[in-house]
Amino acid sequence: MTRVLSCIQPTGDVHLGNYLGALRNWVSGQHDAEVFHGIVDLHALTVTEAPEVLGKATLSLAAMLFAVGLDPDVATVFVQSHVTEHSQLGWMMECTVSYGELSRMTQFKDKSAKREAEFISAGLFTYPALQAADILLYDTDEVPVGDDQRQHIEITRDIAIRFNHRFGDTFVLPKAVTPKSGARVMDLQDPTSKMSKSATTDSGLISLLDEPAAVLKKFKRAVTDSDSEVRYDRAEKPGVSNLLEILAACTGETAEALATRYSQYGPLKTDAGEAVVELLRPIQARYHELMTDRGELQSLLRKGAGKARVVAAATLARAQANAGLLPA
Ligand code: ATP
Ligand code: LTN
Repeated sequence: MTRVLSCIQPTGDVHLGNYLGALRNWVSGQHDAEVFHGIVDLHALTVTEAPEVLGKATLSLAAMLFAVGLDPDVATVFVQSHVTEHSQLGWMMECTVSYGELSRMTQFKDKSAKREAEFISAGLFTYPALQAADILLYDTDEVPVGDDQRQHIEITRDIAIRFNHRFGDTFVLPKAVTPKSGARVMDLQDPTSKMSKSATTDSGLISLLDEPAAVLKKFKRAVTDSDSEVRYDRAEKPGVSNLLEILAACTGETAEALATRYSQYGPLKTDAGEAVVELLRPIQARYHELMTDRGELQSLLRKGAGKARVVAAATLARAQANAGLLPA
């Protein structure tokens, strides 16, 4: 069976873009492959210092992953730092990637440039080595990622090829896959930028935990344009097209078909807002219920880590033996 791994960082609230572009596909794909989903807290540590933030964000993200429909009996949901093999193989990956290769990573260049006046950790630089460990530990065949992550999958393949060449066949070569039905949700206030956790204001971002009134208000204030024709055209009418696409993702219809039904922006905004409220209602109810029993959530994560560790430990042992480390 195909092995699939995808990971998400516990930084900021999960938003509608994360859900429609990624999480929803994780849920629908959980029965078609053997799936592993990591909450990568060690990666978040590259940019998070406040100790009171990370643990909370990790638990909340776990509740959200189960609330959107990942079934703990089917999918393996785990916290990266609970499976210590990630750090152990991460070091071996650092010794298999070169300084030059890491220097060419676009994400490092972008993130370090944005943090100009702030602390730039060495972890931010070696981030791709840990990501390579995440992926290679599970003999992963496929990694569903957005375009921004393709370079990280490429470097993972390069590392795996180099290791296999140096030490003999050890790792499965993964490939990046882009889900066919992944909607790309744009910011409601700036419809030419994608909805993102790192946006400067949250008036254009729908958190999966936003109250219904807040969701409706954000849709009502969504940026459209000065003419008044409802037409699906990403290039000429990004705001209106984004609303149509969100409504389409909620109802299962196409954006083009929906466009023919509206002659004004007002009703489109109301309908899109209401559809999102209905989409989020059961997710929020499950989320809040799960968050009332933290003990149960932690036990689900322990179970996930246990399943993950079985696979990860075997791969780490193989890598250590092939690299010639003396057995303990
Ligand atoms: P950041 O802004 O900090 O980069 P993010 O909001 O882009 O965060 P990630 O944690 O990088 O979120 O991504 C998690 C998943 O959600 C990835 O698979 C990514 O492709 C997907 N995703 C993120 N934003 C959107 C969006 N606006 N539309 C569709 N998919 C998205
Ligand atoms: N770098 C990714 C998060 C991430 C990841 C992974 C994704 C860390 N390890 C392994 C897929 C597989 C991001 O910023 N979205």
